[in-house]
Amino acid sequence: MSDTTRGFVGRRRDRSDDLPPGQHLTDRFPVLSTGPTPRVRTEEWELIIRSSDTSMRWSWQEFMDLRVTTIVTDIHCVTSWSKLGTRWRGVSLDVLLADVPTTDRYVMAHSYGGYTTNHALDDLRGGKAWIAFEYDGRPLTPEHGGPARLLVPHLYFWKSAKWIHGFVTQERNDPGLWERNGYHLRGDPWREERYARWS
Ligand SMILES: Nc1nc2c(c(=O)[nH]1)N[C@H]1C(S)=C(S)[C@@H](COP(=O)(O)O)O[C@H]1N2
Ligand SMILES: [Mo]
Repeated sequence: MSDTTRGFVGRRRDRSDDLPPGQHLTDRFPVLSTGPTPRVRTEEWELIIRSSDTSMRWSWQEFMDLRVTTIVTDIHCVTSWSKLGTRWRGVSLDVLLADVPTTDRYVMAHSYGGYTTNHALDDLRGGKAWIAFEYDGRPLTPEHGGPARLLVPHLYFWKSAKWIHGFVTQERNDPGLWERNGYHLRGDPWREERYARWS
């Protein structure tokens, strides 16, 4: 993952070196959704972050007034496709979490439509995660999670919840939807953390 300021645009990349084990390249942008695509109008859209002692809420307008970052990054789906150098614009989770003091180490991401996925807060902090609202110079389409989706590109793409609605911090790393169904709790593609191992 890289910021555009560090950008590789124009440099030729050795593609095989950029691919985590078991992945293959695609130039398309497949749509993977478990259910129907929710249509959330920006007038009714809100983002909420709740911890045991705070609740923060941003309207679309308030969200758009936050500092925006351009992100150029590779993405890796657990079904084995990877896409290199995708370009997004979004708001860093560092900005959003700045006003949410908590001793909890984990968080559950909740989407419009009911999708959930768990994260360690450490995976969302430190310039590694964004709420993205633009892809390749255009507003994010509903199929790809518009108006806004979570983007956590250093983990498998199922961790990047589309149609993000909010986060609830949690003391324990309780699993989200796919994690409850056998997917790995963290999902690092470089370690091939695809499925949970039951011993
Ligand atoms: N809300 C929601 N988010 C989701 C999903 C989903 O079904 N619902 N699918 C996940 C999976 S498995 C992948 S690979 C990516 C797919 O994103 P895309 O459709 O933009 O390629 O979204 C992830 N986020
Ligand atoms: Mo996926």
